[in-house]
Amino acid sequence: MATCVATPNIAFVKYWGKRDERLHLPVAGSVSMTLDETLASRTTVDFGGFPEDSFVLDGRKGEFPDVIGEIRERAGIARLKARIVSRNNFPPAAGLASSASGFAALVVAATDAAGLRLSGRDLSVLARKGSGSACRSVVGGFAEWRAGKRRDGSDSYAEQIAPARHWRGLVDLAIVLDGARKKMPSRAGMRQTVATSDLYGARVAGMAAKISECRRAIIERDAPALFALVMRESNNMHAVMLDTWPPISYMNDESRKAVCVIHELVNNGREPVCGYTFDAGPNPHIITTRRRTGGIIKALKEGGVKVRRALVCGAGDGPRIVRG
Ligand code: 2P0
Repeated sequence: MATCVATPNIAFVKYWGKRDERLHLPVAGSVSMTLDETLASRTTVDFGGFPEDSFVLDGRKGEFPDVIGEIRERAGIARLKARIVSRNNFPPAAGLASSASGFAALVVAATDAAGLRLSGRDLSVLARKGSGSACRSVVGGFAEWRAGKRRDGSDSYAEQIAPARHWRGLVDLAIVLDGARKKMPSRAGMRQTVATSDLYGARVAGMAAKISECRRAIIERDAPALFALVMRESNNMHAVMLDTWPPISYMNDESRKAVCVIHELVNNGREPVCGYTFDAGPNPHIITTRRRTGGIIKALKEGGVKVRRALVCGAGDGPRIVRG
């Protein structure tokens, strides 16, 4: 039996589109910051002689995860049934729930409970099989998911660019605007984009240069460059979403209001205090430094943005096994 706490990650350069649906192999790489435990998933996996497999997420029975089968095979315990209990400390219905922290916690707890001692790379590959972005949450600090080329996905995993302590002041100010569940799950959305968007090819062609610029900005702690990059990258991803047929629109009027406020704040790049990024949902994630969060929340509210909740998440150290 083992328990693991793992956290979500916020992508600076985003994953949107697969070359293999079953193995969650991406068309292009991505870059993210694994967050601290402000938001976290806590998962216990027990192979202790149960009559059947069970999986309970936040008190409700869920679908038993496939990736456990592979972990059991590798550990030579194929016949042992598992009891899995997972809890998220996410604010309910905030639209922040992430499969990334869940699968990272699951894979790290399950391999530990099964007595497997795997490399970071192997753990990242396993987490990816649960959910693509989970491969980045296995890594602490700043991570790059290498898309890889092999058909079996063995070279598609995340690696650390820098540990969390490299840039302690950098934060994701997550603004909760709208508690509504997103209409289009990202898995179906990205499939639709790859199949129909004319602009998608241009996005993919620009990814390698964007990833190396993002790596440089992180390594050199070049905040103005990072803030500009995350905004342009988020807008690029949401542009191909809109170019998808039928169109996908995760951002809403409130999101766009927040974008306008931030552009006024950064004053055409003359005052690079922050940058926004949006995932497959309406909530802005403002990438900034910790001391600026208060001023940004104030500006958003004064600009008429309905801020329901604001969470400040710094960089975190990645999954940890909890003893006892
Ligand atoms: C990201 N997203 O890079 C991007 C930004 C959503 C927008 O990773 O099908 O839940 O499980 O591999 O990992 C969402 O994709 O999808 C995602 P699956 P996942 O963070």
